[in-house]
Amino acid sequence: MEKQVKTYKGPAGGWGALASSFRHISEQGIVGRGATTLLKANQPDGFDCPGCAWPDKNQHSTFEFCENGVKAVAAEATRRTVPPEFFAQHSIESLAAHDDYFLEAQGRLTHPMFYDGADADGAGGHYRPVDWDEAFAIVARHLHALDSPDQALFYTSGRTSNEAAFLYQLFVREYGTNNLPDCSNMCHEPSGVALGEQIGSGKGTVTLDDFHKAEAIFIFGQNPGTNHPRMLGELREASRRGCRIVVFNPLRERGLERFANPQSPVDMLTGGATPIASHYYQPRIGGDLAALKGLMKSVLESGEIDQAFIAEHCTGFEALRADVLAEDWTVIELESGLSRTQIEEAAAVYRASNATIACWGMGITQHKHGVATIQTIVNLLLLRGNLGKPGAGACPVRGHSNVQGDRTMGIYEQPSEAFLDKLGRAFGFEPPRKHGHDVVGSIEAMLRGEAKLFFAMGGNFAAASPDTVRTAQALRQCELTVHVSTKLNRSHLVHGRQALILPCLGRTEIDVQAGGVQSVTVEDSMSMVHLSGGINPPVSGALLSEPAIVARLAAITLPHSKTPWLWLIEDYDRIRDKIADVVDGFLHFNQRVHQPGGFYLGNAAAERRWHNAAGKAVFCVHAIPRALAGSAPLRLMTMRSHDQYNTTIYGLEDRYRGVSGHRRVCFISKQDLERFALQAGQWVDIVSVWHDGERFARRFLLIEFDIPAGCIASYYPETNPLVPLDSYADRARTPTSKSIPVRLQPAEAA
Ligand SMILES: Nc1nc2c(c(=O)[nH]1)N[C@H]1C(S)=C(S)[C@@H](COP(=O)(O)OP(=O)(O)OC[C@H]3O[C@@H](n4cnc5c(=O)[nH]c(N)nc54)[C@H](O)[C@@H]3O)O[C@H]1N2
Ligand SMILES: Nc1nc2c(c(=O)[nH]1)N[C@H]1C(S)=C(S)[C@@H](COP(=O)(O)OP(=O)(O)OC[C@H]3O[C@@H](n4cnc5c(=O)[nH]c(N)nc54)[C@H](O)[C@@H]3O)O[C@H]1N2
Ligand SMILES: [Mo]
Repeated sequence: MEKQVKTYKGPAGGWGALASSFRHISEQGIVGRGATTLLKANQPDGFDCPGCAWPDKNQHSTFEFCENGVKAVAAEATRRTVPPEFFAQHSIESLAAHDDYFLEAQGRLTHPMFYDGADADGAGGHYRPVDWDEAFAIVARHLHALDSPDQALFYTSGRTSNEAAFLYQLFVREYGTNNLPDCSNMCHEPSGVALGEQIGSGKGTVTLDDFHKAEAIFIFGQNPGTNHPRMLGELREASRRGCRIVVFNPLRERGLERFANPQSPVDMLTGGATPIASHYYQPRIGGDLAALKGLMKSVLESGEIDQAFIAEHCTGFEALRADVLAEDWTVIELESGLSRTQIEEAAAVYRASNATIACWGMGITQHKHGVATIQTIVNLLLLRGNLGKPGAGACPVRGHSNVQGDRTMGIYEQPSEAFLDKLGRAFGFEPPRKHGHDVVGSIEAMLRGEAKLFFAMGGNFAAASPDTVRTAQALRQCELTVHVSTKLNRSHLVHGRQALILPCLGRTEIDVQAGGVQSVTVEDSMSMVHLSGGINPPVSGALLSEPAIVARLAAITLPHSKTPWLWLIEDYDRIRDKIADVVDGFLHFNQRVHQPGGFYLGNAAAERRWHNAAGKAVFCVHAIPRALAGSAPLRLMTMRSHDQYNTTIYGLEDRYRGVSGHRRVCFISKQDLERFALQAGQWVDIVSVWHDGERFARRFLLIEFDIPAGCIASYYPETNPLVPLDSYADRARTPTSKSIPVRLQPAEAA
């Protein structure tokens, strides 16, 4: 593909989205069955789209079109495969020389593969096929050889079903550890921490119905045009009925400006498009907390607050009021990068609305002050009673399609005593009580040599984690690394002394166990739980389902377990009955989930019941972070292009930002180009500046973009070498992928 940079003038969605979808279907060689597969996405009798966690509009409606859902489904349903012969031909070393785009494009894994640690003939090591029993025996042998269960780490990525996740955490705890790091640690962890403390529920309080009733929707640090395209459908409807949509994002994201719904014949035939954002503000990276304080100041000064709600439901109001009123506009303007006029304008929209939803994504969570910013967003909502009333509430927009469900099922390194008590009672064992390692803690433990076995249920830890060089060093120090995966990825190549790849069924594939065809369940970003059943025959006869992998591994590793592992996986209803016994809110799970559309888990805060220590919604006072005091001249945010799913690179087009043919780009403002005597089109190295030294990411092409001075942006995972391991969110330990202190230097000639 030719390398290009040009301004995108069209709306989000529209014909561009359709054209791109068909290209991806045909590239995966599934034109014939692509259509049937897609028609079953998010249908009552189909599979849950493995794309994002945005909820389904209506389980009875026809297929809801989503360009990036198409890419996710097409990538999984591909007929291309990576059989054992492929590994015989390619050494691990030679594969490691390729980029992530190449690895993903090779297709689906078909057979369990083992690297035994011997680099015979000097040609680099090779993975060789093993049968399943042998693979499980290898893992069991390693697990038994450890001095303590806490020397093993069990990672989870958020695509794993509820059933697989429940069995997995049970296995890990029966084995004896709470070392259950997960992708949430790098994602919405600050949302859970902030909301749990403040309103007693770590999840969002809104449902889709609220989107139909909201008078204003505030969107902080989120790019739905790319990452949650179906959310644009809701925003389009909201915009058309006059709801105000207020965006805070340093980047001018085209996908938030106008949207043509590929579902709407009128939009498609007339070339019509609906404006999305009614107001677009571009704070500095990390400037949201300051902006929010400005908003609150304006609301408090106007007196337009919900006094009855505050008196009945909240605590801490007087302290918050005093703090906010004492805040100086000069500091607010300086740190937010917005003018007082802009902030007062946004506050006027907020004050005029009787029902406001606040949404946020990675632009808010992946900062040192992520937890504080989220609590400040909620403070703003509380001021006008925008919690627990129709059309209003808090909406953290989750990433992976079942990341929320995995947590609900107990994938958590800091489980509550109550959960462990119930789990232990239901399965007749004494669960470990010591809290385990999160993602950053896991990497540190491997580096110290304290953790020696790394097992991953999905995901791509080597590429997704911060500080790539150190993470690689950490993984390479392990005795054994194991990956349950659908596709080849970097983590298979950055391995321990021995390594296993265990290939599993994907969402789109039919899962047959002794009891017949099985479905799994997932929970979306709005706490709706529903079934997901595959429709395509598995790409290889050797694949196992994730629940089967866990159960068979557990049966071999834990010979004295009282859990009937192999019986449970004959019929997943049996797993669900166990979940009903242990997990709150899942009573009569099977009956409820077998109804079309599934069920809503509920949220106490949405009913104005506050299950936190205070028993009330808490106004939390946070100081404005003084980011400008830092030593590096620029702040880098690392984000997703339109053609990727996290570390999975589908293609090289970032359509709405006008970039095609390459990914090593760096978005920079005109002012900074001038300030540093750089030129658009020039190649630079990005250097992160941290207390323990500098980190480098080489050769990025500068692109002039509408972004505030002092802020630059580039894609993840290429920039992950720049994220220092010990730079993470206060109290949530989420790597600060959206605010890395950096400088630029001209790259050496290639
Ligand atoms: N197609 C596709 N869909 C996905 C994913 C994918 O990779 N591809 N990933 C999934 C996952 S796991 C997740 S978590 C979500 C991620 O979805 P998003 O939360 O949208 O994630 P990002 O693309 O990382 O960036 C979010 C936005 O934050 C803005 N931003 C950065 N820093 C700041 C800041 O300081 N303040 C403000 N206000 N904004 C800021 C950026 O400009 C960008 O528009 O999407 C999920 N869905
Ligand atoms: N710099 C920077 N770093 C980041 C982020 C950022 O914005 N900037 N975002 C962070 C966020 S929000 C997240 S969520 C993490 C994501 O981290 P991960 O969840 O670990 O990464 P993914 O890229 O989603 O994982 C992709 C791999 O999952 C496997 N896979 C796909 N489907 C299935 C399945 O059904 N079952 C199994 N077992 N495996 C499957 C495939 O082998 C594929 O290669 O990255 C984080 N890292
Ligand atoms: Mo995520």
